[in-house]
Amino acid sequence: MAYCLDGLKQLWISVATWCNTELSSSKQKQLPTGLKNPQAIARETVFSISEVEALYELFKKISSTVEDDGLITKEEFQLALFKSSKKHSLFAERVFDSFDRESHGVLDFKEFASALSVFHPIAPLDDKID
Ligand SMILES: [Ca+2]
Repeated sequence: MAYCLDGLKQLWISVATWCNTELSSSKQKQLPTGLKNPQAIARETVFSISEVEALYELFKKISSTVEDDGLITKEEFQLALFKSSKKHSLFAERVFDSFDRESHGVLDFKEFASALSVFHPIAPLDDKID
């Protein structure tokens, strides 16, 4: 369990670092293409609208590493975490399954954003216990 939490912390640090870089480097960017309703996602998560937009950029990047279909597969998820799909990782699998609430085997942006929201350091504790 401690190992699992460490991994999640790592994942969060990469996401946070990536978001910060992205947010500060592109002040006057337009709305990312394909993101239809950042307000709705922002309402349901701990993220602000600009964070949702930055997360969407990250989502697009991860979801297009193997096939650019707007969905993250387990293989793409593992590539994003470990830069390798060869090493089978139980950790990546567990995290993926906890993100994939509807058990479709793929993650859409909403699942991705709400899962990261639950693991967000400032998320209410109740959400994490749920
Ligand atoms: Ca994909």
